Amino acid sequence: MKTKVAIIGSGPAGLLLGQLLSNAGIDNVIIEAQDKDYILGRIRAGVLEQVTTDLLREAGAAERMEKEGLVHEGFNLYFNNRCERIDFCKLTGGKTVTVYGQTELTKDLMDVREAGSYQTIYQAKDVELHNVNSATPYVTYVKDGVTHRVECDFIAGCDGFHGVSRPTIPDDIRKEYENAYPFGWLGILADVPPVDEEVVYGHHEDGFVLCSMRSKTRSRYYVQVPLEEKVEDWSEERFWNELKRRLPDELAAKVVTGPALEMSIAPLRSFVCEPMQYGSLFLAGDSAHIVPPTGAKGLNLAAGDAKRLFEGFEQFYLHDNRESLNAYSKECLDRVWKAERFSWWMTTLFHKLNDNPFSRKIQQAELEYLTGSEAGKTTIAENFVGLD
Ligand code: RFL
Ligand code: PHB
Repeated sequence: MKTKVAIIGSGPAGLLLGQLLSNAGIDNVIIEAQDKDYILGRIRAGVLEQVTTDLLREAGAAERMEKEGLVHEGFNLYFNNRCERIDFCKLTGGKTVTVYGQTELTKDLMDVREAGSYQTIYQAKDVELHNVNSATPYVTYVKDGVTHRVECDFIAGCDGFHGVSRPTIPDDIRKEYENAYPFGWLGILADVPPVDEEVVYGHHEDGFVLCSMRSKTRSRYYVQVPLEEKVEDWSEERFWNELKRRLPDELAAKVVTGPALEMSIAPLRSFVCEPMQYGSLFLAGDSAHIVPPTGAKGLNLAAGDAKRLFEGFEQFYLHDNRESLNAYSKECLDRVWKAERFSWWMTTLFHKLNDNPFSRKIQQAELEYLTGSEAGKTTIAENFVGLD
């Protein structure tokens, strides 16, 4: 098979890129290791910045999001037994975020792709990238016991943190920056009304707590747990009790509990790979960078990469200009590092970092300072809605 852009991975980065290319008539194929149901069973992001919602519109996949997405203008910070609302809409001159699940966004993108003429190959095993440092790269994979070869001009590595694209960049060129945190998030998804209309980030002496939602009838809650914790050790009842214990009394009283649709533990990690391009290979999304979810940035960064990479391909194929592709890695990394900083900072501000009471006092003082200052609130707000 021959194509212009071979996209590895059918997560948000690969699907968004694929749809933008398809709409511009640029030949592409998506090669995905898993099947559709597996991908749609992964519960991940919920908060979409304007860059992501605009891109979904540009891709022609925003119809359901326009109807079902919840537009938020603020969120709540809970600490020292009190709540402070950050009106990020007012603080940023009118910017909002949309609460709409990554699962739904992925499904919508899969549906528009299926209605079009470009192919997605699911359950592609042993995916390998070849000749990436040349103008004639190709990808091989095994499906139903048969090895296939896809020849292309470019490869977009959109295969997430554990994918095969990033390790294709030689060790002496690839530089990786990493910070692992000694805790994770235990999350529950349940068909119960959310405790609040807006997202609540909480700082409790026993650890971080987050109240989010997917709709007016579906809630998503998280509590910080030690990294070595096992989800099997958490009954649903234990989760609900811990959540309520970490919330202020008036909020805890409003928590509606119900059977879990999903319960899982996600480790927290900061990671950046430089450069994000090598020869004909371009990395986008989690394959190039990971942020701890505290800033709600991961999916939005992936969308930003997809948009920027599409612009490069559009310049190359429609205007015979490679400059935009050449600048891809540097321009993405400038944006990525700012989101890495915000996500790391939000994580250190809200989580229980150690048993030293000094650390907690400093966190409390920082939260008091930030929420007592217009400048402090603006710094949180403008990062949360996404820097330009
Ligand atoms: P994905 O979604 O991981 O998709 C990669 C795809 O590549 C496939 N793949 C392969 N395909 C072929 N060959 C191989 N060898 C392959 N290896 C892997 C995989 O099967 C998969 O289909 O990466 P992508 O597209 O870059 O998207 C990134 C986002 O998924 C991620 O950043 C977000 O989910 C992060 N995130 C959040 N981001 C936000 O912007 N807002 C949020 O509110 C938010 N909350 C979260 C989150 C992530 C979380 N977890 C579980 C880590 C909350 C949580 C709990
Ligand atoms: C979510 O709804 O899953 C969510 C919300 C905010 C975050 C992370 C995850 O910072």
